[in-house]
Amino acid sequence: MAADRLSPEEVARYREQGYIVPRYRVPAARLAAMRALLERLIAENPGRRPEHLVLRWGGGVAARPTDAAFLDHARDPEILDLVEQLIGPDIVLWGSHVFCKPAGHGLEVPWHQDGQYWPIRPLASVTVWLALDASRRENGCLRVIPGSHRTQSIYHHRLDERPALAINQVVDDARFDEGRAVDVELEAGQLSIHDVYMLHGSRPNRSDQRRAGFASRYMPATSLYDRSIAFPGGSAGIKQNMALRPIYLVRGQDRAGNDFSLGQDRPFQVGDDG
Ligand SMILES: O=C(O)CCC(=O)C(=O)O
Repeated sequence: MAADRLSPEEVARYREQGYIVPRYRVPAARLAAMRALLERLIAENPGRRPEHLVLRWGGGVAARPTDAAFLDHARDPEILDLVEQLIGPDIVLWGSHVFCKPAGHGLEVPWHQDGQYWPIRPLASVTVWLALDASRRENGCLRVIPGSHRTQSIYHHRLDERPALAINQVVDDARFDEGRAVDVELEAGQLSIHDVYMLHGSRPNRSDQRRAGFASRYMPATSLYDRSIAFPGGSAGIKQNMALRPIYLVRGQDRAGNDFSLGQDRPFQVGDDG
């Protein structure tokens, strides 16, 4: 069990607020490896916005693809210990996404709830968002509406396809009050965790400092990753096909009949639209 596991007060705060910044920090060597890999991912994908670096592992968890640093982090027992405290002992890693906002022209992530376009039933998931760079108000840190997850409902969203937005699903609901927003500022190597019902977003990056974060998505294995209801036409404006994505049981047992074999025979790639 990680030395920095969440205290009962932190778990209670997560339940109350829908997000938390744990004390845990990623070891410097891993952070350096992930940052080096990020440079490579960006260089190898010149046609893709760096806010859209969805990672599709494939090859099986045991295959350890060359690009192992991100996967190692997502499966790190210390990270899973934190996740377990929030969603229980049976854990599925079902998605990973690097949101890199370049200095000067990083895209806005409009206010949204993730659960609006995620094919998980019953809907339950947490995102571990690791700061690969310092993430501050000036360079477009994550922003949340504390407590907004407590309705356990999906607010009304509308489609907004402006290219200035990193995703095209935008909350449009009378219950939404941006005046209650809180900036989640992090040093590189720190992480935040947020609930699937949490309203969140981030401003554009007009500063001279890049802002990159690596988001890993986990669901309890009591939920089904339901490929038949994956959001049609690419998910949230990002080229990704959630129906075909390989998912991984990273701890405990599957309790919902999840399909862990689909997609495992395909190699790691950035973007899973194919
Ligand atoms: O990185 C960001 O600014 C947004 C992240 C986000 O929307 C998410 O992790 O669900």
